[in-house]
Amino acid sequence: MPDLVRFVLLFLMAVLLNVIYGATLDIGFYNESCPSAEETVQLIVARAYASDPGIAAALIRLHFHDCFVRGCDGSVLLDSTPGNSAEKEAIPNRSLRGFEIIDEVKAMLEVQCPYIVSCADILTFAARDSVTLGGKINYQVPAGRRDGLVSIESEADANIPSPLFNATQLIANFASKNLTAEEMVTLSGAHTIGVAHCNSFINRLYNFSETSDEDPTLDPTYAEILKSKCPPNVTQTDPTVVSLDALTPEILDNTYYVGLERNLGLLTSDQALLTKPSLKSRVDIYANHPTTWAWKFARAMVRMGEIEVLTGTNGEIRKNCRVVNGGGFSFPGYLFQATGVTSTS
Ligand code: HEM
Ligand SMILES: *[C@@H]1O[C@H](CO)[C@@H](O)[C@H](O)[C@H]1NC(C)=O
Ligand SMILES: *[C@@H]1O[C@H](CO)[C@@H](O)[C@H](O)[C@H]1NC(C)=O
Ligand SMILES: *[C@@H]1O[C@H](CO)[C@@H](O)[C@H](O)[C@H]1NC(C)=O
Ligand SMILES: *[C@@H]1O[C@H](CO)[C@@H](O)[C@H](O)[C@H]1NC(C)=O
Ligand SMILES: *[C@@H]1O[C@H](CO)[C@@H](O)[C@H](O)[C@H]1NC(C)=O
Ligand SMILES: CC(=O)N[C@H]1CO[C@H](CO)[C@@H](O)[C@@H]1O
Repeated sequence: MPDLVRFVLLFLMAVLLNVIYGATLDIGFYNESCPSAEETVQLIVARAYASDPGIAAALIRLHFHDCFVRGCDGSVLLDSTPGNSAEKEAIPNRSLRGFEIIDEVKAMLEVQCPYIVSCADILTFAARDSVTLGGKINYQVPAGRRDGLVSIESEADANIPSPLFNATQLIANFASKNLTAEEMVTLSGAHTIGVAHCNSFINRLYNFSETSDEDPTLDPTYAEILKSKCPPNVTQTDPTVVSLDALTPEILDNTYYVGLERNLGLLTSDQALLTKPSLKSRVDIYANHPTTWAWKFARAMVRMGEIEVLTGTNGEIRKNCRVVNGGGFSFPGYLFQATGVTSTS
């Protein structure tokens, strides 16, 4: 059969399969098209983690912010352009970091297998590797996401939950992404590592309500420590940070929930997990059963990574995670798998 005919037939077959089965994500998606993909991500994330363990928290949060705005499509990675202010400019995004790590992985993968591995998948693998590095929790994540073309600041403001949210608002926010209240509690456990700036929790320290200067549900001794770090006149750009998990800030484990029970939760939204009996009973289970939380967390991370993904012929495979490809035609990834072609450019 002439190559062109074979190519066209395979293409049509792939499109047909896509229509019949709907495109889904697969474990080992890059087995054939870019066998080194997951290893390369792991290598670079591990190296970054060795010099700065805080990078694990940064990458896990980046993945969360990607998935909650337009699905896990790498939109959080796009830079603003002259006519458009991107997601990363939004207020909840001000403290996002880890973009350079994704850039470094992408640059290496573009050498190994150009236009094959999406930025959305790179971020998903990087978040998974961060969980493994921070908490020795091993799990496989399905891949096959494609990159979106759009990133809009106001959509981040509208979709990323606020640290001031109460339980009802948190449950509704996660429900809008088809995640359950239980998964909301499980994923909040990501606050077992990483840091927050004063402005994310200063509402609890001064002028809290008409009747009380500080949040009465915050441990008073801990409140004093927080006040000494964050004075009332702290500026929006003040670099001071406090660990989200007061007990074991560097280890990805269940002590976040132990801290919550001792009124050491840092954000109003952390504290909120104790305000509804159904959520509090989950907190108690996780505080007492580290391995239960660990596997539930891995499963919930996989579920979060499936929010509104682009697959098949949708979106594109970006060349540079910060910018959409310029006008060029972007081949669907599975075509290369079907034909064994592993490289174009
Ligand atoms: C439940 C609703 C959530 C709210 C309201 C929330 C809010 C926040 C806030 C305000 C910060 C601190 C930002 C700063 O001041 O610099 C933060 C940090 C963080 N969040 Fe969340 N978050 C939520 C859920 C999640 C989820 C689902 C994940 C991931 C699975 C996550 C992962 C993280 C991590 C790892 C950090 C530390 C980042 C760093 O150290 O750079 N959060 N979050
Ligand atoms: C990739 O390889 C792994 C291990 O051999 C296998 O479990 C998985 O199903 C493969 N995935 C695909 C999409 O081929
Ligand atoms: C949560 O916040 C919303 C919006 O401010 C408010 O309408 C609702 O009454 C609050 N729920 C609880 C249980 O405090
Ligand atoms: C949630 O599920 C519904 C029904 O399956 C679907 O229409 C909707 O797009 C999903 N939303 C998200 C954010 O995944
Ligand atoms: C405290 O909050 C009230 C409104 O809740 C406001 O009128 C007052 O000015 C605030 N005081 C300070 C010192 O910020
Ligand atoms: C905040 O107030 C303290 C004492 O009142 C002062 O020493 C400090 O310089 C002020 N900081 C800023 C950023 O205004
Ligand atoms: C990491 C990042 O891009 N942060 C941006 C968050 O938003 C502010 C403006 O609100 C930008 O100045 C930051 O660069």
